[in-house]
Amino acid sequence: MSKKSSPTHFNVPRIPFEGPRSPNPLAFRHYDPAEVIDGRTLKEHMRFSIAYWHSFRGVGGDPFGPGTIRRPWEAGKDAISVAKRRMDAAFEFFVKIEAPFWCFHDRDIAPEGATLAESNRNLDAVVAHAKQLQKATGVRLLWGTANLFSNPRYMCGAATNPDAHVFAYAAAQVKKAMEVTHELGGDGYTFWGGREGYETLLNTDLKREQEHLARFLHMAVDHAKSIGFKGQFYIEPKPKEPTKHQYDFDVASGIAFLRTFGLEKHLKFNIETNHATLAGHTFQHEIEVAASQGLLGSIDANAGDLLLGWDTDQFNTDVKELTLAMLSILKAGGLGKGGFNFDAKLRRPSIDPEDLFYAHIGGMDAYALAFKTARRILSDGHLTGFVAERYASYDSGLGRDIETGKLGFRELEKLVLTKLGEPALRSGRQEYLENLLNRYLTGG
Ligand code: XLS
Ligand code: NI
Ligand code: NI
Repeated sequence: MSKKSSPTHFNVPRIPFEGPRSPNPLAFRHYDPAEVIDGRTLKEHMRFSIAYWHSFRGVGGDPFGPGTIRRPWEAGKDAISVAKRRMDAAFEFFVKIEAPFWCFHDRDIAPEGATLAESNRNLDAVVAHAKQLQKATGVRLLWGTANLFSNPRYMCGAATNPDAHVFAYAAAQVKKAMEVTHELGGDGYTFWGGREGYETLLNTDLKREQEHLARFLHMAVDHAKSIGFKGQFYIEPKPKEPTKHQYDFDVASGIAFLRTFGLEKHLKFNIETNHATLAGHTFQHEIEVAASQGLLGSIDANAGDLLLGWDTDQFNTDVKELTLAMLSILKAGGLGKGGFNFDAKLRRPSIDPEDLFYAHIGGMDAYALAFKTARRILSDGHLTGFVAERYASYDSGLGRDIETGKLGFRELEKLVLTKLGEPALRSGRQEYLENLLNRYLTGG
């Protein structure tokens, strides 16, 4: 906390770990930040992060009604003082919820001014405050980003805007956002292209817009080099909303985009659960696709509602879904500089400050339990052993010769006609494996 403000914005104590049987709704049951696993604390393993936009700027508004959430620290006329007090409250929350990281958009933390110069001055004032709070609490920045979707100037996109003037403005804004991210020691910088897509092809040059997006990202890579920013860049795919079609639709189309434009060495994927499901994929699918190319970066931890067709950004307490995701993450060697950022918001009627705690406790506990369960599954080796066995015919002989390119159609035809004949069928054992998974999920 900054010296003058005492940590009294929340009438809730620092959340203790009390174990799985605790009846205390304001305690962790599975996330013990101090627990040491393989030489690192669980806090270090999980790298949880709080999303400033939802938890400290979200007011519960929706297209049918205004905000419902009123926080006491929002009172006041001077926007910069309010921004600083809000930030004091935020850091008090980060500490009490045992989150080692936070994430923000430039316009979440400081008000946009009448000119870019004024916006930059506002940002500098609040960033100086953030720097003090980071120092005082030890909370660090997982990644920063720029809001290139709210202001009307970006209504037709930022880097993909048909007007070069808007492209220039967006470039100037991102330059500054990268610099403050660097100033705050951020471990990464994220690009989510909410309006980098189109509403109708009647007015859109799709090829040119994608080239412009790539040009923009190359400029960002160059600028990072010139200021010595070594954080990881992320691209965050989403198929739609607010645009009808977003160019980085899902991880697979993101990979095609990065490779086409020579960006695959510079960016990894920030995968959001609700974006995966909006694209018609499971969360685990997106993680596996990114990991298969060495491009798994970070996670925006949330959940959608399969009955609704938009980004509902709910807190995820589905231990089964998260265990599957964790299996894929751990198999890929973890997230490195990435983390689990709670890009999730309270439901509109969840108006109390305590609700912020319940929401994050639930998400953190579910992730921590998933992490431990996935580790158990991997160390037992039944599941991985089953998969390895399933592909064993490629480990030697015929399969190896196929994989290494020694055989072609002609040779394979001859082999089947003269030697191999009809293959024997083997069960895929899906139900057996689902039961095995459930055994782990229920503590067996
Ligand atoms: C919106 C995105 C956004 C990014 C950051 O759907 O998830 O919140 O994570 O710009
Ligand atoms: Ni997100
Ligand atoms: Ni989202």
